[in-house]
Amino acid sequence: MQNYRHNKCLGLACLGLDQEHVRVLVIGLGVTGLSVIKFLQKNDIDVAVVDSRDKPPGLSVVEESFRDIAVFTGSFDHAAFEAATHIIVSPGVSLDEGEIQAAAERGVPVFGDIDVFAVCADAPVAAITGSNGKSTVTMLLGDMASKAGLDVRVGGNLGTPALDLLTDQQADLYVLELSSFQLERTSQLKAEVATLLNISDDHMDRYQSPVDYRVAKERIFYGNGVAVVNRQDDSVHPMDISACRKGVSFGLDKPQLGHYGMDHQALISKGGDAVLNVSELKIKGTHNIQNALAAMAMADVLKVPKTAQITALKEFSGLAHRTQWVAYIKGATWINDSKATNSGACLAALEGLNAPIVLIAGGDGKGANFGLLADAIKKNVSQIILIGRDAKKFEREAGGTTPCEFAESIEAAVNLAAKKAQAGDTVLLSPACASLDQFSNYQQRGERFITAVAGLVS
Ligand code: UMA
Ligand code: ADP
Repeated sequence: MQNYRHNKCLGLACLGLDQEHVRVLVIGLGVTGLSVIKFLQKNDIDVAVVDSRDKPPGLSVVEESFRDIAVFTGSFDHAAFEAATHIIVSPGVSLDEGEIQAAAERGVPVFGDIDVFAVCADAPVAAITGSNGKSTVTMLLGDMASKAGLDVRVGGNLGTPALDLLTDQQADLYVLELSSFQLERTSQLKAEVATLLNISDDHMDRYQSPVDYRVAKERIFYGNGVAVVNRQDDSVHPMDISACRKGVSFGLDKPQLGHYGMDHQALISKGGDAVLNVSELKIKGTHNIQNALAAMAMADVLKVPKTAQITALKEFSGLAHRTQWVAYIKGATWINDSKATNSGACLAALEGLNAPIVLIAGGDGKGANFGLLADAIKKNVSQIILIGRDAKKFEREAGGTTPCEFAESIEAAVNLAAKKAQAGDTVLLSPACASLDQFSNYQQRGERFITAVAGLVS
């Protein structure tokens, strides 16, 4: 059970939410906003909500199930901000919004749902961030803990909001995927073990500079638990991090004793033992070996037995839309990597899959430069097919002399790729961009790709 007195989770005092006069304003009525409203109401805290959208996704639930709370939609209502004693901001809303800045200047505490979770969680927390691989490592670590018989709750940026993981039944462990948007407004998280998997440019439409993005991610290391860091990623600064936490590193090279790595195609754990051979993993590519090593390092800190780790590593077949095998048509292999929403993820696919590659890319580049991809495209890509808003920018920054064509839709891109592909090629959807200029989300982009590929053989 969580620690409660008079219906209130005692940890809420750390945020000043235990007082009688408190009136919380929740910003954003998506899944996070809804989870915060539910949790605060259960704790008898007065709450109102604003969302700049006319019909935010959580509106009907609030109108049906939380009729007594004040709801303001269509803009950020100034009076609602004036009345608030505390503001809890959903990750999709920038802290630079004028009303939020003004409230913070008035001294109103501004934070996110993860702080509320952190002060109320009743079991150790494992926290995972990075530009790429978060969901894979989160799921893999969750599987390891579950195979060990633990009541493990997995969520955060992955989909289930952190506060929805807190139930009346005490958990053994929480595994949280955390985005930079969630971390930048968090100061209470003190994870037992935390990892920053890697950093490449992303969300440059929300950050002033790559440094701001990295600084937001490094907040995952608040507290004094164990830090798991990628020793081969120069953008992650293990020295700074180990100054405040005990550090363990992972990498694809042979590790020093106490760290994680590879030797002769075997995954090596901190004691120098070979845990299993790379060929025994179902997930493929060097990036997934890094993910497996990071999950092993975290599991060891949490004392998850090796047998459970190995069973999970052997059985885990990866998540949909991440270098997912789709079809084998006329000697070409078709791969759906729709979740590659930044250049770092696309680069991992271009370097990890068999060349020559026919690459379908493009969409909303979120302000990033695609130059990171230029060398890998030159080396491994025989044909580029571009879709979406930033297609021309992609060609300019990464295309080089590789043949490049443009398509109006994902279906047209698939038809064009089928004409260009030869036996032995890999046809890869790995956009290096968000999908929102043409699709509802990356899942819809991936599903439409899969359906169009199926149409080639029917
Ligand atoms: N929005 C407005 N006005 C508002 C509130 C929101 O326009 O007043 C817009 C935002 O700009 C955003 C969208 O609505 O485009 C959703 O924002 P939200 O904060 O309401 O999102 P939630 O539904 O609460 O979902 C959030 C995460 N979304 C974002 O960070 C944008 C989900 O991550 C996460 O699964 C969920 O909380 C539970 O923790 C999604 C995501 O895209 C998958 N994350 C980014 C990524 O992975 O790259 C960071
Ligand atoms: P995230 O949750 O950080 O977006 P996912 O596990 O969902 O990460 O994978 C997203 C994309 O990143 C996919 O295209 C996947 O192939 C790629 N990817 C996964 N792990 C890594 C890694 N360690 N380094 C680079 N790219 C990765």
